[in-house]
Amino acid sequence: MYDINQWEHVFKLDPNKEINDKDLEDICESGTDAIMVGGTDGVTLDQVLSLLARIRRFTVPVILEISNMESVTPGYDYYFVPTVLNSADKEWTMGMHHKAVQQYGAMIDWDEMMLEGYCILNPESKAYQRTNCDMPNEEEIIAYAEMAEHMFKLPIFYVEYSGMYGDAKIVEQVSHVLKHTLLFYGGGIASEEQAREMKQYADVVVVGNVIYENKKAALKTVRAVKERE
Ligand code: 1GP
Repeated sequence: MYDINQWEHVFKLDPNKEINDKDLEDICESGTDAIMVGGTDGVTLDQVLSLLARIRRFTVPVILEISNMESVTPGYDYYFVPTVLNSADKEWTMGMHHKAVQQYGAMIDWDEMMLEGYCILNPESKAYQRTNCDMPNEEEIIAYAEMAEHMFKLPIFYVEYSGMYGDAKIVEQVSHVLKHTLLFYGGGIASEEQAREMKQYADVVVVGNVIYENKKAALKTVRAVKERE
């Protein structure tokens, strides 16, 4: 298995979006630490399988971020399971998880599964709306991070601004209360500068949309994140 504590950069591919072979190759061979496959809308088993087969031509680790039970398949290196801490519905924090474990618990390799404590902070995003989130203030965000670290002992706390560049000050505050729990930041990163800014505080910077909008800029975020060492 890979040591995710060493990771700094992850590209997130949406199975519901087209990507040609050349672009996929460039993304997989970019030096990123892992490719995460995940999306909010219309994710199907066919898409998840086809993207897995295409990414497997390269050596990069590949993660399935589970968005619905219908599209889970074996063959990924890791399965990241979101639990949306600021959702108003139990369904999105542990309800679906409970059902999934009842149904498939015997088949799950627990060493490959990691729970991500999501805090979704962009009210315009599909993820925020779909999971019926409440907007936390700064103190509440910090308290979620402290719960992730000390109460639930989650491997990952994910500050998610999906589609919008977030507030670096919040990410900085969160970084101060996390020691064992890794801090993932994702949302709106479209340039080296933004990747570098968030990496000052986040352990792992997740880059999504810009892959489809400006591949060159996406590729540059890898070096930006890694050159700080
Ligand atoms: C989305 O955090 C990721 O879940 C990345 O966000 O697509 O805005 O880069 P973007």
